[in-house]
Amino acid sequence: MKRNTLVAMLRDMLLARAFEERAAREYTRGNIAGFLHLYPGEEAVAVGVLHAAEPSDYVVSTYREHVHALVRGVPPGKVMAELFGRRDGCSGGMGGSMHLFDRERRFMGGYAIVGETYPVSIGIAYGIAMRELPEAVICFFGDGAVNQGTFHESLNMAALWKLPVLFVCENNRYQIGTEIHRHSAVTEVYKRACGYRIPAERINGMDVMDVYKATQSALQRIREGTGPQFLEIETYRFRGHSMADPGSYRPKVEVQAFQDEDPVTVVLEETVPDYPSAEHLSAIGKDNIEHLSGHIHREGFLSADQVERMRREIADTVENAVQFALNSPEPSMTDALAALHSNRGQEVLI
Ligand SMILES: Cc1ncc(C[n+]2csc(CCOP(=O)(O)OP(=O)(O)O)c2C)c(N)n1
Ligand SMILES: [Mg+2]
Repeated sequence: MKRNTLVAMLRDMLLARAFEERAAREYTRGNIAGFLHLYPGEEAVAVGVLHAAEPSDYVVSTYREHVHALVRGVPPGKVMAELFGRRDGCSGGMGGSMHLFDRERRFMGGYAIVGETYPVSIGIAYGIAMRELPEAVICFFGDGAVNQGTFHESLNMAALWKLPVLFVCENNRYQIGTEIHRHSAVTEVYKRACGYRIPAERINGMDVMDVYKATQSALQRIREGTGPQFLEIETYRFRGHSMADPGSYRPKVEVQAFQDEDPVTVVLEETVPDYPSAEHLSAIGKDNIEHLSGHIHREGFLSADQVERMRREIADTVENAVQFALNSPEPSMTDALAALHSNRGQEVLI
């Protein structure tokens, strides 16, 4: 894989982890109210999928969507301010954690209702298909959402009309506290797409490169006009369902097993080169040293110091995001009324 892609994905995964852990802290400080669904453990999904997408593609997500918005390029300060319910948030402070929105970046929302993402995606995809544009809609949803009626209605319509939708199931094995084998008769989610003749694949969501490659191929097939594609991406959330959930229904050994496969560690291992020791180099000889150092220069993407610098920059970014949110006022009643009447002219959003 190309260095720049890998390094950019590493940066976003580190940002995602740092942002979400800080949001958890701000929630316990009382700066964030309501529900707060966090993403640690699942970073490789949003990062791998969205790095493989084009800026002209649309993204529709769920209530666990902070990282999708960040990867899409919504400034961290605007996301944090929205979590804080402040006026400078990406939804004017009136949406909160579950309703991030950024039309300019084609981030068409977080949605709190399970299964709401499908019909919204289908509507956008229908608009794209009618205008014959080379764009796609990426529709994220959880494993628990595949039992909603809208799932079946939307998959049927998407297949029938060959709509450009990439369905992405973030299978973290749980629907709140209910494990997948207790909420679904068919636990291999990707198999459900076969019922609608939609090509589907199951991907390891702890490895960002696997996710990236599978998404790239799926989007390419969509752009060739073959209709929708489906990815089931197996992942795991390290925290509870939301900040209100201690997650005590999961055996410790299960949580530990997935933490051992932490997607952030996996991408770090891939990005930080194993520099050979001085003894090893001197045993190889001069020419080989040059050859090796040249190779490391070309292929050894980042040094441990560079990763450390990246972490420090990200820590500053997150700190600045919190300060930006704290300095932003709360929305006023005038703002609320303006938002209520904002689309009276029935403006077309896509
Ligand atoms: C229509 C509807 N029913 C129930 C809920 C309550 N609810 C919120 S999240 C959730 C679980 C969804 O699980 P999943 O789709 O696996 O997503 P995850 O939270 O694991 O990312 C439920 C049942 C809701 N928000 N909307
Ligand atoms: Mg789930």
